[in-house]
Amino acid sequence: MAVLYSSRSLPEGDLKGELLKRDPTLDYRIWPDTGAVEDIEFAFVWNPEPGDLARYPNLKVIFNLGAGVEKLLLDKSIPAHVPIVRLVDRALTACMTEYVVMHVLRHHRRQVDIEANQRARKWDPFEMPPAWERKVGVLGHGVLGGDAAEKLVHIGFDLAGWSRHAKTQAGVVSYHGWDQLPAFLARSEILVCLLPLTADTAGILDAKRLAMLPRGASVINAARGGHVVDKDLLAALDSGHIAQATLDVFHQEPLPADHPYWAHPRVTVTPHNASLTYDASVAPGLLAAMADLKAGRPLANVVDRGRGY
Ligand code: NDP
Ligand code: OXD
Repeated sequence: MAVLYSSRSLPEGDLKGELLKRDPTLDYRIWPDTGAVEDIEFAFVWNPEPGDLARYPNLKVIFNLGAGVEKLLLDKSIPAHVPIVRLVDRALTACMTEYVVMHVLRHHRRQVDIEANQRARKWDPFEMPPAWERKVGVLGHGVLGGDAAEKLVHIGFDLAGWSRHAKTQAGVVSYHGWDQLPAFLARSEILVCLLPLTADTAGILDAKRLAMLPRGASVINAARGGHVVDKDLLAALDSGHIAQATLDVFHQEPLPADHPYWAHPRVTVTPHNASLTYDASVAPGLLAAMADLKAGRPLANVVDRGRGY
């Protein structure tokens, strides 16, 4: 039994060290030095070589080292019987919540305007409403959206979430399904996107949906660049309908140097680091999931390939 680490874009980091510290018996291989393909039973992947995961006849499970699986699912050669598990991890969630809370507060308190005023040496003590008068909408009321919503509720914001199924969460009004999306958007003065990128959600933030937000709304996208139609967002920013945007993810990453987002005065660009995969945090969960599989217990967080997340 061997485990394979396979990524074309993420250097191995210290996952091996973190795993071996806890289980020194682990036979850990790093792609492309896989050894005998028959040995590989578990794969930890982030952006693996397309086609590679079909080479391991005894592969039992694929652990994606991130929450988003949209690129992995493009590889149709991955055997249908091998479950794909997406990353749900305490540090991944906590850091995303830090990001969301920080940027919601920045938009709520108009920090971008305060910083522009400082550069202009302008003293303008404008009034800000308390958090309970600010409506925040979390598009994607899942693991990350739910945790961010919980912390925002503690601060006092008026929260709503949108998901496929109705949710019950203290202090959060649940909207679900496409029928309820317009009402959800109409109340979202600060919109946070934490949806998975799927065939259904691609391009969800287009001109039509942005126009449903209240005038002066802010948009925070920490999900995937493919959720936003860039030209529509830029037009909405330029018309003043959208006051500000914070964007962590883009159609092309790194964001090309000539992209208009870089220099837009009301856009904050962050380099897809809203949250990251922290080896020390994920190692115990990966070992526990492998133990579950060996003991015949059901795996958690298995991706529904048909649904796309
Ligand atoms: P989850 O699967 O836990 O949550 C996804 C949510 O989106 C669920 O509430 C789901 O509804 C909802 N959803 C999906 N499709 C639809 C739809 N068609 N209509 C309505 N609601 C829908 O995912 P996570 O919270 O763990 O992660 C979300 C995304 O965040 C990832 O896919 C990834 O792209 C991104 N991400 C970005 C990072 C960054 O650094 N920028 C870091 C980590 C993740 P339901 O619950 O009803 O199924
Ligand atoms: C993820 C990410 O999907 O880091 O986990 O973007």
